[in-house]
Parts: sequence; C-alpha cells; structure tokens
Amino acid sequence: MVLGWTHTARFLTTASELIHLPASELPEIAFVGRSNAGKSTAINTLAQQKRLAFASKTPGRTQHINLFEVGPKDAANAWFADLPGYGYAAVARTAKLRWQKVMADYLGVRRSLSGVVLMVDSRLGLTDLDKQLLEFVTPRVRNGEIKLLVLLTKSDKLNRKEADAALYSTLAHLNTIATAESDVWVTLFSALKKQGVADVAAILHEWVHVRPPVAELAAPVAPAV
Ligand SMILES: Nc1nc2c(ncn2[C@@H]2O[C@H](COP(=O)(O)OP(=O)(O)O)[C@@H](O)[C@H]2O)c(=O)[nH]1
Ligand SMILES: [Mg+2]
Repeated sequence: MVLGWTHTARFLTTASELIHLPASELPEIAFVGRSNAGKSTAINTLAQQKRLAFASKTPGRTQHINLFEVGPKDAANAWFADLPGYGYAAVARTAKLRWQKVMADYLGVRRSLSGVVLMVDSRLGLTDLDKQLLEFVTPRVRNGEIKLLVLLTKSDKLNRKEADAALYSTLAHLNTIATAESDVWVTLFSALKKQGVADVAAILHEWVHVRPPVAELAAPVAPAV
C-alpha cells in the first residue's frame, strides 16, 4: 500500500548550507514552493503526521533544508528534502540572493536528486518565482534525470471551473518543458479534503521503486572517470 510508504517518513537531519547536506546513495525527492503555498501541510498530510514538517504561522522563517528518510526502518529507500520556501516579501534582499544560490546549487548539482515536487497555490497558479525555479531544473527534467510533479494546493478553495482553469494554465507552461524523455505530472491537491493525496503517494512511490528496463540494466557501463 503506497500510502503506508509515505507514512514511514521520519526526520533525518537539517542543514543550513548545501555543503552540510549528507551525500546520499538513495533517490531524493525535493519539496519546493513559495512560502504559504502549503508545502509543510502537504508533507505532513502525505506522512500522516501532524508536525513532521513545521507548518509555520510566520512565513519565510525556515531557511534550512530538512531531510526525511522514507521506507522500512532498517532499509530506507528514499529521502525527502524540504527546501526553504521563497517569495516572502518581507525577507531582506541578501536573504533572497542567498536563497537563490542555495536553490540553484541544490537543484542544479545535487547528484541524488531524482524528483521535484513543486507546490503552487491553486488560486495563484505558477508565479514568476516558480517559473524561475523550474528553469533551474529544466535541463535535468528534459533529459529525464529529474522527475517533476506540480501540486495545485488548497484546491478545496476552487470551484470546478476554477480548478479546470488552474490545471489548464499550469499544463500549458509544463508543456514547454516536457519532452519524450521527461516525466512531468500535475494534480490538484487538498490537504483539507484529502484530494490527490493517494495519487501523489503513488507517483512518488513509483519514482523510487520502478527499476530501469532490463535492456538498460544490461547496457554496457562506461568506465568510471
Ligand atoms: N483550505 C486549505 N488551506 C490549506 C491547505 N494546505 C495548507 N493550507 C493553509 O495554508 C497556510 C500555509 O500552509 P503551510 O503548509 O504552512 O505553507 P508553507 O509555508 O508552504 O509550508 C496555512 O494556513 C494552512 O493551514 C489546504 O489543502 N486547504
Ligand atoms: Mg512551511
């Protein structure tokens, strides 16, 4: 049962800088989004734990990368990384620049990164900052190295017509990124109404558990450099 898998998420460590993040052999899935997009709530809902990711009443507070381990206790098979929220107006310019650097570095070079879950408030849609973030990962999404899932959060606040419009405009932008090799998804998500929760758990589970086809496994491996 895939929801059981996300329920195993447990806190591993926290780091204020990329170089302090432990290296991982396990596939890592990063959770990103604007402050207040519902990122902490989404992580807690997937994990079915009230305070795993700290849902802050003061947006813009958490500037750390928090790592969670997922899978059997003695044999974790994935890491979830909760990245700092962005776009909080009251944050000083230096903090914004610092954030940009952390995100660009992390999304551009983190070797074990295999998936990105972008949380977007369904009433706002993709903002300029979200699009900027997507640009950081676009090269690795295009070649299939990183999978992408966009959650249109707080969908309980939309009626059917508004929800369709939110999905449609997000899809229009994602279509400019997607290629034959890429693995790109978008879904409505509500922590309140539990909309999309099982679907998201299934997608993340598949990202981590699907093995490459046999032909790929059998392909000659280039000598290590
Ligand atoms: N109606 C509704 N509100 C939500 C939902 N998810 C989060 N929120 C609210 O949105 C605000 C920001 O949530 P939070 O998870 O702290 O956002 P973060 O800053 O992205 O981590 C809080 O007041 C949440 O209660 C949802 O699915 N439905
Ligand atoms: Mg948060």
